[in-house]
Amino acid sequence: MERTYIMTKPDAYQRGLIGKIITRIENKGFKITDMKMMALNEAILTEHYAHLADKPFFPEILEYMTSGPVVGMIVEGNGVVESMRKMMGPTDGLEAAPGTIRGDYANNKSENLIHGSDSLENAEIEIKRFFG
Ligand code: IDP
Ligand code: MG
Repeated sequence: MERTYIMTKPDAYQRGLIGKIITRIENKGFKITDMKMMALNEAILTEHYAHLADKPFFPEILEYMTSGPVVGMIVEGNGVVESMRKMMGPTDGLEAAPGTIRGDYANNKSENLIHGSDSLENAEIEIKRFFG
């Protein structure tokens, strides 16, 4: 069965939106097969966000992602990788359509509530990274 790595970000915890996000995943019919709350350190974040390490806003990402707990999940289902990306909406909450998680709850490009793997290959890498 196809699977992906989903992670609520610290703003979801601070704003009390973790339950709403989980409900959307369950309502879609996807199965959460593992889940854990974690405090991420800079080492694992630098690995996870390696594609952004040379960006001027990278220190802000580190600050944001270490500002509170995240909830990492393995989510399974048919076409789950692409479907979850559609349900999340694009990175910038102002561009994300209403009805998407980011479109309904986020209004900027950095604090956007949720991470989801962007390919089958990255899903397996990220599941290994966060669940071993
Ligand atoms: P994604 O989360 O939609 O896959 P990525 O480009 O992989 O987007 O970026 C990872 C995360 O880094 C974003 O979700 C967001 O939190 C942050 N980020 C990306 N681009 C920017 C930006 O231009 N300014 C501030 N933060 C950004
Ligand atoms: Mg990404």
